[in-house]
Amino acid sequence: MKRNIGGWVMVGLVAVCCGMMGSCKKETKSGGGAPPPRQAQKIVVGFSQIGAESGWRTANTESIKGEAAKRGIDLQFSDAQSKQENQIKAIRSFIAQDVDVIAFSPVVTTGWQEVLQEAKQAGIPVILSDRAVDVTDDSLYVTFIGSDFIEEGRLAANWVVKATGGKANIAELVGTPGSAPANDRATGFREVMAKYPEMKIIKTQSGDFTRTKGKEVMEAFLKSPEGKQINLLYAHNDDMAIGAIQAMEAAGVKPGVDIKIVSIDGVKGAFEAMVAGKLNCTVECNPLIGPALFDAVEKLMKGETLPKRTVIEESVYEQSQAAEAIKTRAY
Ligand code: GZL
Repeated sequence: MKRNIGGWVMVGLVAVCCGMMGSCKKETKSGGGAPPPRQAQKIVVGFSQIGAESGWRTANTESIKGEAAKRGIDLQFSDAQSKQENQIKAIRSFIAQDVDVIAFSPVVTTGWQEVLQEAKQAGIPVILSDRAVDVTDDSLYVTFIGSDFIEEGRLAANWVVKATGGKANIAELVGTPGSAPANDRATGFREVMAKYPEMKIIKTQSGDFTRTKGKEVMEAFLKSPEGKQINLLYAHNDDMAIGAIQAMEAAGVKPGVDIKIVSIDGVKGAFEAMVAGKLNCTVECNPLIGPALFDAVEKLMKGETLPKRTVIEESVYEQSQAAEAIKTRAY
């Protein structure tokens, strides 16, 4: 049940508009009669999650579900199995259910204009969680809550400069093609790399953010003519790096030694790999977005304005810090 955002003033405005326009959502929705009995005053949020492709995503889902339960928010949660068409279907079902707020983590940046127009038409605010969208009209979403992926790419490249003196033959495992983190982590890394002519990406391919694909692609990298030249792996997430570590070991290559590895996310598996000396650096990308997301929802329901973008603060962790840091990691 959607509630008037901004209290009675909004009700008055809606009444005036309805009078002027002859009909509007409130009247058409309840057939012109008295509004339906007030449901329990629960905020209803429709959330479309990408899937369960990585440890990061699992932690992100747990944070969102846990925080909604803690705050007594009615969360309508949908898992899209990493398919954009399933996210679009879910958003349309949230519109049909007339939820108070729609939030989602868009699997790719393009193809959202139409369905976000439909949400706007229905008067349902949309919050972007974790990943951004490319739309010509940024009024189609209220706010974006997530990380600065370009900065994460810069931080990863800066670590490579520090670890290699700016001389490296790099293999790159790219995230999901067309996704904001894959696009931006590539951009940020290359921005720094441009200053170091002897820092070269000699192999690059998508591992789709999964361990399985990361392992498969790293196997192919190692078998390629350039395989023996690779001395550094840049993985857009820890799960692909962990898959690549398995491929390296199977090929008799020492991960973290023969090929140094920098990845992004900061999931527990990355800290375990660093403690084992198999991964050298992970750039944190905090998945625990639940509290910030539902702070934004509650502010929205009170009619407060939100910043267009809320960036989550993050750190960089090296092997030397892993044994201590792993004791207090929240995900
Ligand atoms: C980043 C997030 C990415 C993670 C991956 O915010 O969208 O998607 O880096 C996850 O692990 O699959």
